[in-house]
Amino acid sequence: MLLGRLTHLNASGFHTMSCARYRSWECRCALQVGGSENALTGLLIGRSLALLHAAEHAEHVPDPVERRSAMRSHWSEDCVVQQGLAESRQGAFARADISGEQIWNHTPPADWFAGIRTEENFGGDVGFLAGPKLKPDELERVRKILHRRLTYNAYNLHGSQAAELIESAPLHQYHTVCDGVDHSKMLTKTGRILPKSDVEEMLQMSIFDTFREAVGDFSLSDEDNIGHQQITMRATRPNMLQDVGFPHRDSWFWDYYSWPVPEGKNRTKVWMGVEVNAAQNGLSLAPGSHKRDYDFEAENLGTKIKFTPKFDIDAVEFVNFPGDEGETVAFNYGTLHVGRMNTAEKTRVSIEFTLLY
Ligand SMILES: O=C(O)CCC(=O)C(=O)O
Ligand SMILES: [Fe+2]
Repeated sequence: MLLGRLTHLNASGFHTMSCARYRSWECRCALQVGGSENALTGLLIGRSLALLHAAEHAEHVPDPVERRSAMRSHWSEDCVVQQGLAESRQGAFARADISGEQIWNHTPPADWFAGIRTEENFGGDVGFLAGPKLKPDELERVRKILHRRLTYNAYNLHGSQAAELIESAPLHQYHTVCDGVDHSKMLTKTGRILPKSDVEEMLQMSIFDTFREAVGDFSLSDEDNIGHQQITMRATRPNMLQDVGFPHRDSWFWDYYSWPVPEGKNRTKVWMGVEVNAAQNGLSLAPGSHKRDYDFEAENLGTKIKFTPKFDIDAVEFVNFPGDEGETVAFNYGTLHVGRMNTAEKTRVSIEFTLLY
């Protein structure tokens, strides 16, 4: 292998990445990681990943001059993307450790709207709240469903050998058996949507009774128009900046794609970690952000939409959802939020859906 890998990045380690052949490219870097995530970490990981990608692209070019030039062009392209990813999330990373204890106890489940039941009122002044939790046996069933989805996607894309490998490892060990699969193709938006029969099975689970009590009769949105209610999954590998997105409001996706909001309906988003460590790879949300005006620019990067804030993201405070596996957080469609880059040693797996009521 051309490069030493950036390995075992965890909460407080000292890590080096060395380059066997391209020392002159300043590709020796040391990362001192102080907190579980911080701005510097995001930035350095962004650069290091760009370097790894560039080197991997150039590795098979036989001529040394051409190899150097291939590496240079991939490095600069990738660097822009990776650095953009890292930089736009510095704000979130830097402040995600603010204690949210009071906030999570703030709104009792009897009062999801602090007033009239509208999309804008959901979650009161904070804009989100901890929702119901799956029963242990339901959580196990959800794990099986998500594992099956990954296995199925691997089979479709790469055949039975890749599928068997993914099936053989526990869900949270996905990152150890996915070398042979194209992760970005495995988990395109449509690849992340669960099949109708699985959604129907999950809709029978206890958490949906609580959501029904909270918002009244609901269906789950199908903004991609696939023909059935949607529950989508994510698998976020350790230390892969490209597996997490940008701080955003979910309403921005609907605006960007011009998805019509069904007439007279309200939207509320729900997120749940299925394999998760709240502090190392959970979800961060900005209290009160649904009440403010934020402008943004959207750019389609192919596998994801890059949202660039046209406001001072550094002035926005984020808190971590402290929920354990199987616990939900329900949030206002205007709440700014972002998935944390995974600094744990397991794959983070989560689901999300939109209640329409
Ligand atoms: O899980 C993530 O990384 C992001 C989740 C998210 O954006 C959502 O649930 O709306
Ligand atoms: Fe989101």
